[in-house]
Amino acid sequence: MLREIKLILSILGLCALGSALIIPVHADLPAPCEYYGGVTLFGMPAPAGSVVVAAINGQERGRITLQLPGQYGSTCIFGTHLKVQPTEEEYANEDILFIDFFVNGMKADESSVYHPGVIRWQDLTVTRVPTPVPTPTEDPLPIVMFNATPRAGYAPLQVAFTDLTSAGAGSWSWDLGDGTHSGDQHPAHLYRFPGNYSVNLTISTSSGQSWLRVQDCIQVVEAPIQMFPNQTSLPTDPDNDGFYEDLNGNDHIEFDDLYIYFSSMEWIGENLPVNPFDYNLNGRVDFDDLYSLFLKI
Ligand SMILES: [Ca+2]
Ligand SMILES: [Ca+2]
Ligand SMILES: [Ca+2]
Repeated sequence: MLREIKLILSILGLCALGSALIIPVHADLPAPCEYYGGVTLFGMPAPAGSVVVAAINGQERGRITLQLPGQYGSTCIFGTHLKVQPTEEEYANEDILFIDFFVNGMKADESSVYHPGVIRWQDLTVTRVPTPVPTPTEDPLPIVMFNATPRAGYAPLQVAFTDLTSAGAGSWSWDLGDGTHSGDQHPAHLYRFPGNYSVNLTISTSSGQSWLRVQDCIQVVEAPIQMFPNQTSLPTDPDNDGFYEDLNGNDHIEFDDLYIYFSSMEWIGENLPVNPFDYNLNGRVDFDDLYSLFLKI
């Protein structure tokens, strides 16, 4: 009887031991997929210490640090590899799990598909050039342009110049063609005598100089002059400034000329070019011209 009891206890003990040896298995978590291979950054081996990250759906699922330049993971099958471990949910819910690789935060050109428990060689290359940081560049040289109004007319001719150069100009240097220069941006100039005048505008910026020269830009024609009413001589320009002040033609500026001007204002407008008699440059014969003439007596 005792022997039977011992036998039963032995059997029960073996069963208990067997029960204790049953290892719980979590079959839901899939085995990781493992990678190793070369790493190239912009054509050069990635330096040791570089970090390769594997991601599934944008979430990190594994990482490894390079121990050697240009290589991640051990080439030995039993060595350390980049282990990519999806979550249970990912594995259960998606048929195909794509793996993206990042080297030092930069996405590699290659991607892979997760296979449980597989160890595979996968070279990684980063060839995309990062967006260059804009660096300050020198201003381009300006393209010089200008306009002149009027371009032609009787002497003396008042011309207004307009600088039309693209922005960024630093300083202006005008050669107005008759020995006159100006540093204004939009100069005005009186061409006193007939002739063709070539105009040059040079613009200086921090980048350098640009210029534009217009040949025969301004064409000034001699005004046709005739005798004033009741006079026997042609008017003259005694002070040689381009304006005709000596209206009776005796080579002197005097009160008689003032009187002739006053009594002929309408006649001048109708019979002569205004320019030689428009002393105040306002484009017409007026009482201010009379005053200007008075000041010259
Ligand atoms: Ca004069
Ligand atoms: Ca006179
Ligand atoms: Ca006038």
